[in-house]
Amino acid sequence: MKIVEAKVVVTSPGRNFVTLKLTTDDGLTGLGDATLNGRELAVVSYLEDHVAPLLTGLDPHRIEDTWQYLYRGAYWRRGPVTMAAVAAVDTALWDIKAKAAGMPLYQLLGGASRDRIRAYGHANGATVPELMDSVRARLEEGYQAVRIQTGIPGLKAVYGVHAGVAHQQQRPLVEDWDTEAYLRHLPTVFEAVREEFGPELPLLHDAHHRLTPTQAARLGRDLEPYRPFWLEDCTPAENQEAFRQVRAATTTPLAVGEVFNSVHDYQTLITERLIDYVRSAVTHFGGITPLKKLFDFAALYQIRTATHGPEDISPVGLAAALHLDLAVHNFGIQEYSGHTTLTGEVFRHAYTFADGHLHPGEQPGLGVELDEALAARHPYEQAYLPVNRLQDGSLHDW
Ligand code: KDG
Ligand code: MG
Repeated sequence: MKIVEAKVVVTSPGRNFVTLKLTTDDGLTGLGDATLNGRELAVVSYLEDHVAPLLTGLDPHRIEDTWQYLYRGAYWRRGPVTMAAVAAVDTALWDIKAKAAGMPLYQLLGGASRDRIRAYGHANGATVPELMDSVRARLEEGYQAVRIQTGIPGLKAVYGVHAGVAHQQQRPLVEDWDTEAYLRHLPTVFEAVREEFGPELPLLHDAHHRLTPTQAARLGRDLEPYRPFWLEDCTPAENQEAFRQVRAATTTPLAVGEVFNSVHDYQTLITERLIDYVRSAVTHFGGITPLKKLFDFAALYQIRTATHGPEDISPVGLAAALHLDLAVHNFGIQEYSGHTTLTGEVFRHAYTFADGHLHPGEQPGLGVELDEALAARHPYEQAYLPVNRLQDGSLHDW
C-alpha cells in the first residue's frame, strides 16, 4: 500500500480546525487533527509546504519510521507547530492501519482495558450563583466530574468564565488579572460548591499557568480541605524544577501538560513524581505514537493520563484520545466539553457520550468521517486567544 494524496482541510464550523487527510492507492483514507488554536495557518503551511510532498509514495503501515523521519529528519525538533503537523500525519496513519485491519483503533493499541471512559465537564460562572447553575447543568447532562472556574470580584473578565465574552476575536481580547484576589476568592468558591454538592463530586480546577511556585504551593494547601480532584497548570512548567516546591507543600493532586509537545517536557516531573496526571493531547504531542510512549513512561511512576480535550481539539483529535483512553491501563480522566452541532455534522463521529462517560465506538479506524463539502462552506476565520494584563497594564500568563 502507498500514500497517493495528502490534503489539508481548514474549516471553521464555529471555530477553526485543521485536518490532514491521507489517501492510499487502496482507496483507504486516514484523518489527523493539526489544530493549533490561534496559530492554525502556520501548521497548514508546515504541512502543505514541507510535509505533504514527502508523504506520497510512502508505505502508510510504517508509522514509527514515518514519525522518526518527520521528527529526526527535519533536524529542527519539537515546538507546537512542528509537533501538531507530525501529530496529524501519525494519527492519519493509525486511522488507515486500523481501517486496513477492519478494527477500531483501540484494538491495535492493546484492546480495551475498561468499558467506558470517565469524562469531566466545564462549569463556569462569572459569579458563584452562576457557577452553581452551571455545575447543576453539567450534572443534568450526566457528568460525574466537573471543572469549576469563576470570575473574581473586582475583575472585569477572566478567561473562560464571563458570559457573552467571545474568546475568538480579530485581535486578542484583553482580560484582567489579580493573583492575590484570586487566591483569596478560590477557596471560598470550593467551600460553597462542596456545601451545595457534597463531598463526593470530583471537582477540578485550572489555574492556567498564572501562579508563581510559592503562590501555587499556598493555593494547593488552601484547597486541601475541599479535596480537589486536581489543581491544573498551577505554575508555568517551562521550569519543571519549580514543581518541587509545590509538591513539597501540598497533597492536592497536580495535573500539567496541555502545552507540552515532547516527553522531554515531562522528564523531571515524571521521574521525581512531581505530578499526578499528564495532560497532553494527541494533537499537540506529535500523535498517538509518542503519547502512548508517554503514558507508558508515566505508568511506571503511578501517574495517570488526563488528555486535554477542549473545543479546540477537533473531533478527530478527540477520537484519537478516546481510543488511547480505552486501551491504556493508567487512564485517569478525559476532559470533554463537546462541540457544536455543526462541528458534529462536519466531523461525523462514532464516539458517544452518556452518563458522564465516553466511548470511541466500534467503527474501523478512528471512527470519524470528514464531510468536505460542508467543511468548504465554513471557511477559515482569523481568530486569536485572549491576553491577560495585570492592574498596572503589564502582560501576565492567562
Ligand atoms: O487553546 C487553548 C485552550 O485549549 C485551553 O485554554 C483550554 O486550558 C484549557 C483546558 O484545560 O481545556
Ligand atoms: Mg487547561
